[in-house]
Amino acid sequence: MSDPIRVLVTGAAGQIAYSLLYGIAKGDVFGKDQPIILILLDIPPMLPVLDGVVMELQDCALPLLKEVIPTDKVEVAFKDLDAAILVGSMPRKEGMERKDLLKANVAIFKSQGAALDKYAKKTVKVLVVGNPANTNCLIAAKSAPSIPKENFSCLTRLDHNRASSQVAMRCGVSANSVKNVIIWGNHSSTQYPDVHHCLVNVGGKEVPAFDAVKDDNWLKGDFISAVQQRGAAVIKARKLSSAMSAAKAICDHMRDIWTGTSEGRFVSMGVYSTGNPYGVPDDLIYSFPVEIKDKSWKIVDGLTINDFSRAKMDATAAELVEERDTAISFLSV
Ligand SMILES: NC(=O)c1ccc[n+]([C@@H]2O[C@H](COP(=O)([O-])OP(=O)(O)OC[C@H]3O[C@@H](n4cnc5c(N)ncnc54)[C@H](O)[C@@H]3O)[C@@H](O)[C@H]2O)c1
Ligand SMILES: *[C@@H]1O[C@H](CO)[C@@H](O)[C@H](O)[C@H]1NC(C)=O
Ligand SMILES: CC(=O)N[C@H]1CO[C@H](CO)[C@@H](O)[C@@H]1O
Repeated sequence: MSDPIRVLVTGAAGQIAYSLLYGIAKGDVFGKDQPIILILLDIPPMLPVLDGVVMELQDCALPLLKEVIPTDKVEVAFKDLDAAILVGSMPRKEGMERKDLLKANVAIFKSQGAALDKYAKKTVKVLVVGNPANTNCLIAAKSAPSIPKENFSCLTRLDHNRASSQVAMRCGVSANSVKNVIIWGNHSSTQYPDVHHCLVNVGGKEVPAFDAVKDDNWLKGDFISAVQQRGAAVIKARKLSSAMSAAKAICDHMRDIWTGTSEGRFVSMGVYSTGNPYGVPDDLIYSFPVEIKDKSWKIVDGLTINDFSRAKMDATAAELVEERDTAISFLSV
C-alpha cells in the first residue's frame, strides 16, 4: 500500500458532501489501494453537524480511510493537500442581489485560493463545485499564483452525465453506450450540451447520435433545454438541489483526473482557457471537451463547429466574460 494522500472536501456538512464522502472514502475516486486522510472544512456553526459526519465515516469501517480531520480553519484544512474539492460556497439568500452574492463568493474563493497557495502541495488538483462554479474556480486559481492554472477545474460533469443519460434513454441503451457528448461554457442555463460528436453504441456498432436518435428537432430543441433546466427540475421535485447525482459526477471528474480517460472517449470539464482551438476568450474557466492522461488534461482538438453550435458557444462565453469582469473588480477591494 502507498502512503496516504490528503484530500480536502469543503462544505463538508452539506448535502452533496454527505453523498460524496462515502464514495471517496471507499476508493471510488483515488483507487482501491490508495489510503486516504480526509479533511473536512465547514464554517463554525456547522461544526456540530460535522462531528456527526465524522462519526458516520468512522462507523463505515472503511479500510482505506486512515484519518478524518474536521475543521473550520483554512490553515488546517489546506495543509499539504493532494486534492481539494471545494463544494462549500455562499448560497443565494432571500432578496440577495446577484452582485452581492458574487461578491461574497469572490471573498471565499480568494481566501481559499490564497490558502492553497500557502499550504497545499504545488501538485494539488483542485475541483470547484460551489456556484458560480466557473467564476469561483477562476478566482481561486488567480489567488494561488504558485500553483499551475491547469490544476484547477470546475464541475460540469453533472451536466455531461445528464446529457449522456438523456440520449441513452431516448435510444433505449445503457448510459455507457453513449460517449463524447460535450458541455460547452458556463454551468448554467446558457450551457450548450452538444451532441454533434456524440456516438451511440447500438447493437455493437457506434453510430452518430443524430442517426441513433433519428429526431433532429428533439436533439436541437427539447434535449438541450432539458439538460439546461435539469437542475431546476430536480429542485422543483425534491425541494432540494441535486446532491446524489452531483456527488457521483464529482467522483467521475476527480477519478478521470487521477487515472485518465479511456482511449477515444472525452469528458467535459471547466478548465482555464488560454489559446484554445475554439476561439473561446482567454482567461475564463469554460467547459470544454478534454482528454486526460498522466494527470494532465488536453482540450480535444479538431472538432468541427457549425453555425448552430458557434452561436451557443459564444452566448455562454459572453455570460462568463461579464461575470469574470465583475468578479475581478471585487478582487482588488
Ligand atoms: N457545479 C455543479 O454541477 C453543481 C451541482 C450541484 C450543486 N452545486 C453547488 O454546490 C454547492 C453545495 O451544494 P449543497 O447542496 O451541498 O449545499 P448545502 O447548502 O447543503 O451545503 C453547503 C455547505 O457549505 C458550507 N459552506 C458555506 N461557506 C463555506 C465556506 N466558506 N467554507 C466551507 N464551507 C462552507 C455550508 O455551511 C454548508 O454546510 C452549492 O453552491 C451548489 O449550488 C454545483
Ligand atoms: C454562470 O453559472 C453559474 C452557476 O449556475 C450561475 O450562478 C451564474 O449566474 C452564471 N453566470 C451568469 C453571468 O449568468
Ligand atoms: C491536472 C494537471 O494539469 N496537473 C498538473 C499540476 O501541476 C503539475 C506541476 O506542479 C503538473 O505536473 C501536472 O500535470
